[in-house]
Amino acid sequence: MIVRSLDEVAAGDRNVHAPTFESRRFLLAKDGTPFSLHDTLLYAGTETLIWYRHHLEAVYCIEGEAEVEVLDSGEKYRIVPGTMYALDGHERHMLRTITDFRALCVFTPPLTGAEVHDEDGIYPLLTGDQADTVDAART
Ligand code: 9YT
Repeated sequence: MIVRSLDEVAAGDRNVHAPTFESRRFLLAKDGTPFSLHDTLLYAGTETLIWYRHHLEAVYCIEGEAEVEVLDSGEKYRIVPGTMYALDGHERHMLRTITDFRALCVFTPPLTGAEVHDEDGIYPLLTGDQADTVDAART
């Protein structure tokens, strides 16, 4: 059995920082599970362009408010606590946070933990007080 607290995960190298979010990775591929489990905090007033070409992800909001736009179709959804969305079609999407937004995220196949340093997959677009545009991750 694996037991970990958010405090311990957030304080160590399982907390991966990107310009618009931090991802506290409870379970990764090295844990032997066929999925990874993250508690992700996206910062208020940011936009993150995301395209998981190689993974499926389910996102269950537990705090805050955001809008997700499916870029191919233009469909927009308001995401609040108690709402889940699943990217079961590798949809390219824009996640716009209204407040700090916290979600439990499940990926299959599991992330290894290193993806955030690659360049071809997540492209955060910074808004509000944040100034730069950074390519943060490939998942
Ligand atoms: C909600 C979302 O997809 N945010 C991007 C980060 C990702 N969930 C992660 O690495 O935890």
